[in-house]
Amino acid sequence: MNRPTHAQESLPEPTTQLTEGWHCLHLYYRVRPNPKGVSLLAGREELISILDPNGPAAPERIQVSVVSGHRADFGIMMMDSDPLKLDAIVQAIRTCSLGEYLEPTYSFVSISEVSEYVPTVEQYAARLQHEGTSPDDPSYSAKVKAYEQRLPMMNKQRLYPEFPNWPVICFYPMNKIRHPMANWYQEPFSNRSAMMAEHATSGIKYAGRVSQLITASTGFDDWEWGVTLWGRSPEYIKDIVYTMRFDKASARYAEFGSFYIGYVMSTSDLCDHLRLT
Ligand code: 76R
Repeated sequence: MNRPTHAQESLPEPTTQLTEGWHCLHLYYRVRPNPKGVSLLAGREELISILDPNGPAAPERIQVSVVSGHRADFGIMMMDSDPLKLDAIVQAIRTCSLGEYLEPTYSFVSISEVSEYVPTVEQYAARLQHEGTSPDDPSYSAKVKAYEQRLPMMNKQRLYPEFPNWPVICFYPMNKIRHPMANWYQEPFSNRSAMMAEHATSGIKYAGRVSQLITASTGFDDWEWGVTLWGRSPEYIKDIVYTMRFDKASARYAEFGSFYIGYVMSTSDLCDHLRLT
């Protein structure tokens, strides 16, 4: 999370938009009993249209998933520059004819960001040297150049991400702890940065198998970050979360909330699965 330095000269226009990045909202619902067997077909069509990624009120990104376990029956994840566009979806769901059959069970409010631990080109070059690559080595300038070319695209994916079309989605909130004996926020930046570099190295090994989106939530929700992971298959989610438990940044400093594991599908398949008939 970048600690901002605010220029004194001019105040920006009041706005609900972010300077960079999008608002993010994770929603979880449980389907309520329908003991009288009221037909839900009309409500189902309303829900499909509310969540239509190509609909007139659609946010920039929206994805639904069936959630395993009793914590929720399904989840919705969405992102947009306008927080009220995201909230409008919440209100549309609540007031549609299916609304009374959908019990909200959890939500998580956050925003996208470029972490302060993403190395700048200069920091990346310094790290290469620190790891023993001499600036005279031809691989040094090739690596620095490649990073320089990759960085803008990587930052775009962090701020305005495409959601991977993979079948498995996992969400959980997390904090870095402030225990007197292990306080992340009292570690100097250099230590935190080194721990996050170790963390990133263990994450990169899952490239192509797991895609991650870290959204920031200090001031927006009860936890400091939301972790959204998409998996090419379910075991990669288990593997990466387990592997990271050994990274110092997680082993010593992380605490986690509830985990939501889900399976991505279209809203119409989701309605079939949830027996909204
Ligand atoms: O964004 C980047 O790829 C640069 C390196 C990187 C940063 C800065 C990175 C890489 N992460 C960063 C920041 Mn991460 N990440 C988590 C979790 O379960 C756990 O133990 C932790 C939950 C996972 C699974 C994960 C995966 N990361 C962060 C931050 C913000 C810290 C801050 O700003 O103060 C958190 C909370 C966090 C947590 N991380 C990666 C991954 C993976 C898979 C990568 C490699 C990504 C890639 O290069 O494709």
